[in-house]
Amino acid sequence: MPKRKGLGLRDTSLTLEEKVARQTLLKCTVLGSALGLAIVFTPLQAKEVVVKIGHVAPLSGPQAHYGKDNEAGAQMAIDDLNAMKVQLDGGTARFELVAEDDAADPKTGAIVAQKLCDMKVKGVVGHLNSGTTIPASRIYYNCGIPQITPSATNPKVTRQGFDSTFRVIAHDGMLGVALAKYATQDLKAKRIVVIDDRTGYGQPLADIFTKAVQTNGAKVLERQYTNDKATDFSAILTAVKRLRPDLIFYGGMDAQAGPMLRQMKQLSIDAKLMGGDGICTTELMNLGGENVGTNVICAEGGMALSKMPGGPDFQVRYQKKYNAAIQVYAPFVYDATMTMGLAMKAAGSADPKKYLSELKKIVHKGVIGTISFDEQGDIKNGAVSINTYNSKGKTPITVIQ
Ligand code: ABU
Repeated sequence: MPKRKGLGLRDTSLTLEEKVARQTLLKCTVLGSALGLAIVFTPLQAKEVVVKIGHVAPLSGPQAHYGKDNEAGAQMAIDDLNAMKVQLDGGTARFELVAEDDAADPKTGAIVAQKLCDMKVKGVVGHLNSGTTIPASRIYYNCGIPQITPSATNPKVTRQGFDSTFRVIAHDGMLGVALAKYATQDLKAKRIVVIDDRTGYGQPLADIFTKAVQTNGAKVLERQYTNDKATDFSAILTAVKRLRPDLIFYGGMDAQAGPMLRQMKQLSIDAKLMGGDGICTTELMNLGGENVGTNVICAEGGMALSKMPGGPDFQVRYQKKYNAAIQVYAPFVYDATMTMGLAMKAAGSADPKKYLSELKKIVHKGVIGTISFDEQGDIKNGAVSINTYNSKGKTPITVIQ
């Protein structure tokens, strides 16, 4: 018979807390036996360390579908981290996602960021939008919380001098230039019009694209503006139609690009619609209906899902867990959350002062590829993929690295 293990009260390797817990368990066992109760002996639980990680995205309003997709990616990583039984701060980590809604609104984003600081979360994954991420990143920096955005692509996000701000997706300096090159050199567009939504994402992307078109020897005929709540573009498109554009570039999100495509069709505007990752979603096919096809060209700040090292496997797991198609950023959010958890694991602590240095030097083979950060906190070797749509959905045309 194997020797049974004692309760170990004389075990010098135990902490005082563990000895007290074992003594209490022993007393309960003796008392329970005396009362004729059935005692089930359970081994002592290891100490549990709750690690709260904030996640912020729009969960309400016209961009809620992106936010829900992002949150789903974060929750998958939290579940996987918990399955790993990460040891830190003297116990086993139980990661908890604190999911917040900023409604894609910069002021709400700042309020939520302060709330997460006050809650003393150990890190934040988000925000989804550039317009919310930029003001929030200062708040996180000031309260010492590392932040990784999986989707905010305005170059400025990582150029504010905050060593707590990271990004796992290629920025719009890369996407805008790649799209301009594709528009002028591959599509040979000559009559280009640019529309943007005047947000912290759409406007700078449109500026970058416009400048890069000029660098490529072409010209933007006109710029027009809308906002991220609009759904009626008939006035803008009527004005644009007189220019007979062969390509309309839209700096903004799918909630506008979808109706814009329908209204382009109604006005018989026979031009391609091009945009960044903000329009490059699965939902665009619902929003634009039959008007979404090879006439749409959009870029993503990474490899296309099917070409990511862990993409196909992630897609299967995501579909099984949520019975839904990935919109665009879920793999990036998964990797951002996992990278944060693994930096904590490497530091043996969820204390930002201890794990921030691990985050800065991490090399993690994730779903989207290898994640490591440059001096500014941007992903090294970010890729850009150019996509279109066909009967099967979003389809990659080319990858630029
Ligand atoms: N990257 C496009 C959508 C999010 C943002 O940067 O605002």
